This record gives sequence, C-alpha cells and structure tokens, in this order.
Amino acid sequence: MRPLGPQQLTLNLGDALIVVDVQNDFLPGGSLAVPRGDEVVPVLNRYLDAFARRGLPIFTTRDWHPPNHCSFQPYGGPWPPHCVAGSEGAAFAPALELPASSTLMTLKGTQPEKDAYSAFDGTDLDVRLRAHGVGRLFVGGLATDYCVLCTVEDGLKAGYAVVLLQDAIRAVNVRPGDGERAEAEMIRRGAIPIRLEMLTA
Ligand code: VGL
Ligand code: ZN
Repeated sequence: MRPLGPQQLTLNLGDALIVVDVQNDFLPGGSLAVPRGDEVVPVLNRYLDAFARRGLPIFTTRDWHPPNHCSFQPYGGPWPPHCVAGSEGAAFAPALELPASSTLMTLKGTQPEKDAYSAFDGTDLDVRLRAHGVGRLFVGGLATDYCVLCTVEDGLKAGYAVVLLQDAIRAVNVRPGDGERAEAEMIRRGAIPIRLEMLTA
C-alpha cells in the first residue's frame, strides 16, 4: 500500500461534514452578501458528495432570525436585516446539492433578543453529533470571520477534532484581513486546514 503523504487525509467513521449558513442572503445579491460567497458552493458540493458516498453524516446550519432580531440595524444591531426565518433570503443556496436522506438541519439565532454565531449556541447540535458518534468535524461555509470561526472554536472547546475546509469558506471582511486573522486563529487553536485535493479517494 502506498503510504499517505503528509498532505493527505482519509475520511473515516466518526467524521461529519458541517455546512455553515450557505444561504441566499450571504451570497452576492443577498442582504448581507459575503464577497465571493457563491464560490463555496461548487467546492462544498464535492465535499458533500465525498461524505454522502461514504455514508457519513452531513449537518447543515442556517441563520434563522425573527423579523425583529437584535442583530438587525433597526433594532440596534450591527447588521442589515438578513436570514429572516422562512424568507427567500434564509433559504439554502439553490445550487447547493444537499443529499435529502442524510442531511441533518440546525437553525440558530432564532431568539429575538440573542444573537448566535456559533452553530452550538442555543442548539442541540452537540447532542446530535454525539448521538451519531461523531468525533471529528469538517467545517466549511459562511462566513469565515463570524459563524465559521465561532462554530470551529466551540467545536474545539467541546472536544471535537476540527478540520477547516480552507477552500470552502469566504469572509465578510468588515475590516480588511478579518478572514485571514480568523483562519490563523482557528489553526492556532488546533483546527487542521485542508483542501479538496488532500482528501484520499
Ligand atoms: C453571520 C453575520 C450575521 C454568519 C450570521 O453566518 O457568519 N454573520 N449573522
Ligand atoms: Zn445573523
């Protein structure tokens, strides 16, 4: 057997894919558009296929705010209104190819008075991951410097190994360099950065 190079990684039982907030409002044309946010979709489709083919669990998160959410500018928050529960802006990007049978969905930020960037904040994601025997999270989606960052940090704190899908994330970059700083911080805390070509067939 050919030994794996240092730049290769094999998917195993106990691995799960976490697709963070790939929703219309975070794509170009959306109300809180992440620059080049649409570019994560074809790459995530390849990761989705790799996990689905191996029968490994796929978790999605969606930002899912009430119309009067505290993070919205009219209510004193930092963001334009976005991802209002049930709206077109809150829907998954249409080009995202989620396997119907194996996709487990989590909604977050659903309380008017509380924001939640992390997929673990106020959700049962941790319980559901443990119920599926998950020990290692592969995290990609939007946005690098908010929900991806907070989800990765909370995943590490909860004791999961975390793999950061470096080719399937994009940043808001409110301040230039926020995305790069967020990536460096996730890696410093123990996340392993990979790209598609590093997955073994
Ligand atoms: C997000 C800002 C506000 C995210 C959500 O998904 O990264 N960012 N709400
Ligand atoms: Zn939000």
